[in-house]
Amino acid sequence: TRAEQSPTAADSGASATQVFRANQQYHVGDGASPERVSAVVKALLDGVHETIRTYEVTYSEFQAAKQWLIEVGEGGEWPLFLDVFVEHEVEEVAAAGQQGSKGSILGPYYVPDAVKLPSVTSLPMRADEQGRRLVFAGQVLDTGGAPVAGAELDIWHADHEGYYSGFAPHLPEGNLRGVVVADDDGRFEISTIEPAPYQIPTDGPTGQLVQAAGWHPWRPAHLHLIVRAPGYRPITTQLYFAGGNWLDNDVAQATKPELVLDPQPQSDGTARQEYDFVLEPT
Ligand code: MBD
Ligand code: FE
Repeated sequence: TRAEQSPTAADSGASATQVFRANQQYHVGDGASPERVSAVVKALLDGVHETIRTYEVTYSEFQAAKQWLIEVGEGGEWPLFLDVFVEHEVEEVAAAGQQGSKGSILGPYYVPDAVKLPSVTSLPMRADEQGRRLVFAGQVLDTGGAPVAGAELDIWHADHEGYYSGFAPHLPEGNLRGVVVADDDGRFEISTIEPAPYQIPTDGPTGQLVQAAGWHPWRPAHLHLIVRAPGYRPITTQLYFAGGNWLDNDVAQATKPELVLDPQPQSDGTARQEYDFVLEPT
C-alpha cells in the first residue's frame, strides 16, 4: 500500500532540488534591471506587509512562518512549493499571445535526457506495471497545418500510485519517461498506463502547510509533455482525464479545458486517445 512503501517528502524534495540545480543556469538578478528588481520585490513585500496589518499577524505567527520557510529549504521543497502554488500564474502570463497548443506548468519532476524512443513505442515500465493501458496517438503539426517531421515528445508521468521515477526511491530509473521521436509525418503512438492523481507528500513542510490550512493536497491524474522541434517554440503542457478526481480543484491550478482527454476503451482492453499538437514557429 501507499503507506508501507511511501517515499518520504525528504527523498523527493532532495531529488527535485538537485535536478533543478543541475539543469538551471539562472542566478539572482539575471535578466532584470535594478528598477525591475526593486519594483517587483517591493510589490511582493508590500503584499506581505499589507497581510500582516490586515490579519494583525502576531510575533509567534511570524516566528512560525520563519521556521516553516527554513524547513521548506532544508527539505528541498522549494521546487515543489513554488511549482504547485506559483508557477501557474507565470505560465498564464507567458502564454498571453502564444499560438499553437495550450501549455501548462512544468512542475518539479521533469528529468532531462530520458531514453529516445521511436514513433510507435511503449514507455519504459516494470514488467508488472499496474494501471489501465493507454495508447496515446496523434500528429505534430505547425500553425499552418503542415506535419512537423521528427518532432520530439518528451513525456513523463506518475505511476498507478501517483509516484514519479527519479523522486521515489522504490521506482526504477527512467520508469514511465521517454523522448518519443515522431515519424516523417509528425505521427506518434505511445503505449503507457494511466497515472493516478498526485498527492503532495504529507510528511514535509508543504504538506504540513496544506494540512494546517485545511486544504487538500491533490492534483488530478496527468501526463506531462514537452513537444519540441527545431525552429518552433517548445510546448510544455499537461493532459488530464475526463471524469477524474480533482480535475475541478487541482491544488496547482494548472488544468485547462483544452487539456482534458477522454480515452475510449478498445476491444483489446486498452484505452485509446488521439491528440494532435500544434507548434508555433519561432
Ligand atoms: C506534480 O506532479 C506536478 O505536476 C506539479 C505541477 C507539482 C507537483 C507535483
Ligand atoms: Fe506532475
